[in-house]
Amino acid sequence: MNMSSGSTEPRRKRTVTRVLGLTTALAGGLAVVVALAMAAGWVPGWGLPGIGPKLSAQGMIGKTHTRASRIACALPPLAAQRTGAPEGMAWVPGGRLAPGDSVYPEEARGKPVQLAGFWMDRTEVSNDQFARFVTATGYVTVAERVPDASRLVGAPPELLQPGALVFQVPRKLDGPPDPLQWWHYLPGANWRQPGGPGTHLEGRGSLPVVAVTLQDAQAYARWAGRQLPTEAQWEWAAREAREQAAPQHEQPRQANTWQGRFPMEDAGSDGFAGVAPVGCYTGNALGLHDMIGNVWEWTRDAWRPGHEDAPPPALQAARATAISGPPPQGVIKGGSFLCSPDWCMRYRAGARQPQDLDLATSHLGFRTILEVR
Ligand SMILES: [Ca+2]
Repeated sequence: MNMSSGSTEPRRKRTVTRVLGLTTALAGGLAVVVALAMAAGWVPGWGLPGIGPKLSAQGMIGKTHTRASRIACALPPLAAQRTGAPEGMAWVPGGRLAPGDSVYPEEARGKPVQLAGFWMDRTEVSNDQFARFVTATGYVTVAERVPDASRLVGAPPELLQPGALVFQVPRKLDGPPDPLQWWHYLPGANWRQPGGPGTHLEGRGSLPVVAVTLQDAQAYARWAGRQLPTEAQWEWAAREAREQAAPQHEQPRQANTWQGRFPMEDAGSDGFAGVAPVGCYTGNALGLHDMIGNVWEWTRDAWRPGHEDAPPPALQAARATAISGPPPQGVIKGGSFLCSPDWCMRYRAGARQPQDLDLATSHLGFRTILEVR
């Protein structure tokens, strides 16, 4: 949620639109529907009563016949690794990245950039890892804080409560597909109860932390002595540090995405319906898991509508200089368990999407990197 807009209704519309990766504005009026997760009856991966993720052996590493929420997938050892690897990280060698892809306009190919090598988390940051950070520091995430009402003049009362945007499978679709039928701002939703009130993390420590904003992710990274990747670093790692990576536009098999008719049926034929624990799918050639799918991942770059020749501004600098006009947004990468061929083909290394900096959502997490100087 962007807190700096004086016009909340258009901001809400843009926010929900961006969350789903639409490139055109939604038609019609906006009514942000606030509904409790319990009322919706189904929240993927968050353990509401009587709902269990569908599992199969496909796409998983030796884990079957149990709920996704109870699975912790052990990572295979790295085949060849640079010495002195920080725990849980893999080495991404330097090279020359030609960023972008050809499916959506915002990802059009950009000028190659030279990158130094760096260490990267092999998986998305998990709930257990984030909990250790919170325990050690007492950190309170943005979604747990009362929003600044002075920056949300005219907003519906529910938007003045702490909360997050949560995906819920709609019971039925009324009219044309409209993201507002499956995205809901839920007061009380946050990383501890990412499906909203009534959901919890018990037994779900190995799932990626979600409902974290850029500020939250950066706070964790600083605590860990690391930082978030740039968009280029993230894409380079997802391309397995290959300059001439083959285009890959098919829905990947080794990633947690969406099968079935979106948003009504999450068939889970890739092994998981909803969010999967980190590291359950086969890693890429660098030993990085879930770069594609599962949850979107924050980068530290400010959003621009395309790949431009000049280096992207750091978000802090962009934020500080945004005096008028729309506030800066961040770049998120990798797609999520919600990506499907019939709705959002962003299960690719070159795909990119803008994200409001202060908006916590149920399909967005992060991983960190460690640069070598
Ligand atoms: Ca899936």
